Amino acid sequence: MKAVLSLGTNIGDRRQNLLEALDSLRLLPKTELLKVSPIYETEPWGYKEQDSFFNCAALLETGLSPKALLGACLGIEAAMGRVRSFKNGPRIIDIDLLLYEGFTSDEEELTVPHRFIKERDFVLVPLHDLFPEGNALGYDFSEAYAKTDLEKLKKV
Ligand code: PH2
Ligand code: MG
Ligand code: MG
Repeated sequence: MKAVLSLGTNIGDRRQNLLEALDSLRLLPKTELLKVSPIYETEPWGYKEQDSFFNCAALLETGLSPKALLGACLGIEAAMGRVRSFKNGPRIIDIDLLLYEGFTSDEEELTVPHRFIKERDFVLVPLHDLFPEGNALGYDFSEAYAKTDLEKLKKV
C-alpha cells in the first residue's frame, strides 16, 4: 500500500535529522521510499516562540499496516532521541502519518487522514511537490493548497 508521511525538526542539525529519519525509513521491512519532496524551512506553527523548522514529505510503498507503520515512525523518533516536552513544542524529529491508501481512522492515536493537513502550509507545500495534481491517494487538497502562502516557506 502507498502511504504519505510528513517529517519535521527544529533542533540541532535539521537537514541531517531529516536525512537520518529518511534513511531509517528506507530500512523498514516491506517498505520502499518512492519519493521525497524538497526540504523547506518553515515558520513554527501552533507555538511560535521556537526556532524555525525544516519540513519535507515522503511517499512510501509499504506492506506494513497503518498501525505498524505508525509504530515504526514512533520507534525511529525514539531512536533519534526525541523527548516530548509540550504540544507543538521543539522536537529533534517528528514523523507523522498523513495518508494511507484505502484507510481512514478517527482514533485519537491514529487519525488518518491526519487532522491538520489543510491547515498547515508546511504540510501542503511538500505534499503538492509529491502530488502536483492536488490529489494524494484520493485525498483532494487542491483548494487548501491554493490558499497557501508560498512566501513563508523557503526551499533549503
Ligand atoms: N510541527 C508541529 C507544530 N508546529 N511547525 C512547523 N513549521 N513545522 C512542523 O513540523 C511543526 C510545526 C507539531 O507536530
Ligand atoms: Mg506533527
Ligand atoms: Mg507526531
